[in-house]
Amino acid sequence: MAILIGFTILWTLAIQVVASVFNKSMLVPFHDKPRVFILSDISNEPDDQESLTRYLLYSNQFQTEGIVAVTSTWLTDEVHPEAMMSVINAYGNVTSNLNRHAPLGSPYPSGDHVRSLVRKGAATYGMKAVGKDIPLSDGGKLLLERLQDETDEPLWVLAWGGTNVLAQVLYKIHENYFSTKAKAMRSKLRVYTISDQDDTGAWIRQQYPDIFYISSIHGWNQYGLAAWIGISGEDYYGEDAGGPDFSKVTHKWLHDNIQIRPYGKAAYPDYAYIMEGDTPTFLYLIQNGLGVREHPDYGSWGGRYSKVNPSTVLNFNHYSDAADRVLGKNNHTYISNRATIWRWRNAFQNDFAARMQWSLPANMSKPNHHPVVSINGSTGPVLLNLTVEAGSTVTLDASATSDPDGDALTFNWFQYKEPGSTDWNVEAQVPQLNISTSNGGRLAQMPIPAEKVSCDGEGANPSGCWLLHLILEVTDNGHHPLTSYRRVLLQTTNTTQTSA
Ligand SMILES: [Ca+2]
Ligand SMILES: [Ca+2]
Repeated sequence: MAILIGFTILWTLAIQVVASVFNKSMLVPFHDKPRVFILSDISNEPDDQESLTRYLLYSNQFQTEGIVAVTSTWLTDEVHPEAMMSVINAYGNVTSNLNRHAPLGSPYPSGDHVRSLVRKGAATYGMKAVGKDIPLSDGGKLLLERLQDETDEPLWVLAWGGTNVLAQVLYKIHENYFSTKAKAMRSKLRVYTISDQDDTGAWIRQQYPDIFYISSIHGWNQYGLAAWIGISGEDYYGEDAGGPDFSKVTHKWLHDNIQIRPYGKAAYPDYAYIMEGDTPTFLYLIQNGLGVREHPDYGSWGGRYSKVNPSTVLNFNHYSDAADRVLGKNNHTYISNRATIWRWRNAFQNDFAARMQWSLPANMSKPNHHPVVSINGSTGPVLLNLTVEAGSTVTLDASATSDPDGDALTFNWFQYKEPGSTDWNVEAQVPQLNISTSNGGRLAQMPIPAEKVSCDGEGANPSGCWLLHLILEVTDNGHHPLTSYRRVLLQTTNTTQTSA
């Protein structure tokens, strides 16, 4: 008996030691939350409910401004806000669990608050909701209010279905405001749509090419050609087969890691075709240090997009598919738009599963928390801009990087070549950074290529010098390993410019 009691005391101590390792004060708060407005054709198939489930696990890093149930070509004359409510109700029951893992100062919004943002869009298809004597839907009224807000902060309209609520608001703005004011209101918009799912997307881009608008373009319903299927679509669509790793988007993996009590079990249905086709819209905005939201061409978990036309005369702000070169699971190199998303799949699926653990009661959860990356004294997920002279050697020191759980960390530095160029053959065109590391990857050193390479006249800088993208990826060894990033922009300069 004494042995048993001794063992119990030891075991209790061990649990306390493990539990006390997590240092919440090390988490970095989200000071800069993108304003988000969601349009979802929820209930046309299960995947919008899945996306909303995942979105809410990130809702403490967004300022959600509206969640509107809309139509699409898949759901032409009805809208289903009640399906949103059922996900949000399940979320509302776990916010206190989630908040144990949120940074101080960045709590999760309450279920009541999120419910207050839900509206109905027009229960009609596409352009039938847009026109002179057609009143705004409740969702349209809320969107117009958000664009009338005094703030100059951009409003990210994420379209998981059709876009007629946005189109009806744009029509009213055009009708009711002087053109300079209307243009100013449109300039706040940042739109990311999952292809076109009604006839208003094409209308919006044709009428208002000045709107910042991310969307894959392809023949109607040819979704296999869209970037967003990189989330999970290779088995269904057949594109890039053999490249992405399907193991973390199977029904079985989702069942074991996502559909768990209480939240995931209640909110997350089985997918019918592919998992979460709409999720890339907000993966794009996640503050993990990888993406830079005003630069779709930089690439992020939500993919990489570049301007359809660079003309400054026309001011076309439509961003469409760009390709990355990525080594697939089968060791073949894939060059595709879909690869700009699936290359990050292991990390974003682990991230989802780790957050689902946060939603569990403390005694059931195996929580993990993200590494906090620090480079040369700069900590957190913000972009690091450095000016570097051609021919010099740059040293980057990430040894102050830490993990709130005390986990062991793996450091991976790599050059992301595609964001620096619109040329198809980036391997040959973009100057190569030869990175060497020491101190377990915490220290990276790289010679900046000589002036004739770094400043060969092809770089975007006025002096023709290249802007090089370097990514540091830090992964911990917790339950569901978590990855944080830092992007370092190395603006090369030539000696002439430096001494001038
Ligand atoms: Ca959808
Ligand atoms: Ca950790």
